[in-house]
Amino acid sequence: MITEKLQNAINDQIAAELWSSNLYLQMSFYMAKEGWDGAAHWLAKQSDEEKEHATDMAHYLIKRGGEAKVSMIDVVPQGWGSYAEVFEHVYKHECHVSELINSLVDIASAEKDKATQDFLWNYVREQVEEEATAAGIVDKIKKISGNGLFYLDAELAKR
Ligand code: OFO
Repeated sequence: MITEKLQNAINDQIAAELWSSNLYLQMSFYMAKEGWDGAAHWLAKQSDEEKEHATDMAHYLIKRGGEAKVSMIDVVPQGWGSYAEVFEHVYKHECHVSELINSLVDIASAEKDKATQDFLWNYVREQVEEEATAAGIVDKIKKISGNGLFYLDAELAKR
């Protein structure tokens, strides 16, 4: 059975994943309004993934005899200034989530819960990928000139 301390920490992470899901959904709406359908699609998928993470964590908690909770989710930012600004924010946010997951691993380790540490390592690895993907998009945007943004947007539509 999972300890109460770890259960509460995972429930906090569930709230953080749902907040991330809302953040990316709001970014998707912003991009759709700006006419960037590829980015809107990419961000909507990212939003779905974050919700899946919250659900996976909830099911893990339940499997370990814990209780999963959906707590109040804070409002997310509503507007960005440009395509570049959105993806810089995605990158920054993913770095922040990586820190949250690392702290969660530390709590699981302090609680001597090996199964939860093992469960969380998947997220540690996934964060490496997510940071790299977001950094890659930011890098491409920086190198773009002319109509390049249209090509990038078409790429993002393929996700
Ligand atoms: Fe939940 O995966 Fe990144 O944030």
